[in-house]
Amino acid sequence: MFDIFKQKHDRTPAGKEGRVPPGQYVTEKFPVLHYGSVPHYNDVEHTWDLRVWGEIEQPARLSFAEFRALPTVEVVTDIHCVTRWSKLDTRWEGVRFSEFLKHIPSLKPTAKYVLAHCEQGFTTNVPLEVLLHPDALLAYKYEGEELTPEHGYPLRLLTPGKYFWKSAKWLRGIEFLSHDKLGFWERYGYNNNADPWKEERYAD
Ligand SMILES: Nc1nc2c(c(=O)[nH]1)N[C@H]1C(S)=C(S)[C@@H](COP(=O)(O)O)O[C@H]1N2
Ligand SMILES: [Mo]
Repeated sequence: MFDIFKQKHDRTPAGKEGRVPPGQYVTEKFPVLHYGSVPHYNDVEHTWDLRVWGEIEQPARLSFAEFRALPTVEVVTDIHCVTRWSKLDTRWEGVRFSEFLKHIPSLKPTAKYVLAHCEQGFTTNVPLEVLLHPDALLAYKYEGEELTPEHGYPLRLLTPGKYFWKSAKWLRGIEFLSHDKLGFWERYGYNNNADPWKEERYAD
């Protein structure tokens, strides 16, 4: 009888106070934002894989089935797009980045940065340290459902504490680097550090 109330109650964000970075507004919607078109997969089991290379003992490739066999966790977090919308309490499920590292060849001690490679050449760069945060996910579910094509199916990165452009959709590769290398938006004048709390929107 109180199911509806309970659901609504459970989903009410715990106060917005102190959770919206400067210059952002809160939206209940889930806007779709990206450069280029949405990739569609007919047969992910055979056409999708995830590659890792660079500062790693051995380059490797995980098939869809291998990736989906990895242990997952749920993360609830706030997301902040540089175009000024923020969404609170988004719930994601996927493989914790630090967990993922246990299932691939060892990183070389020189690995300090990550360049995420996506369909259609989109890239974004993140210091490895940021991805060792427990909220950093290789995410494939949103609010309990498989990601939709628009939001990154079958896999996206969830990069904690940064503007949402560093949460790369349609992820296909992870390159480990000894030196930082700018990604797509970072090269187009967006701020490399991208901390929403410091309003690091654009490069100086
Ligand atoms: N592959 C890819 N990932 C991307 C982008 C993109 O252009 N291509 N845009 C980024 C930006 S600017 C934002 S705000 C978020 C938007 O994610 P959403 O469409 O799921 O809200 O995806 C990020 N990831
Ligand atoms: Mo964005």
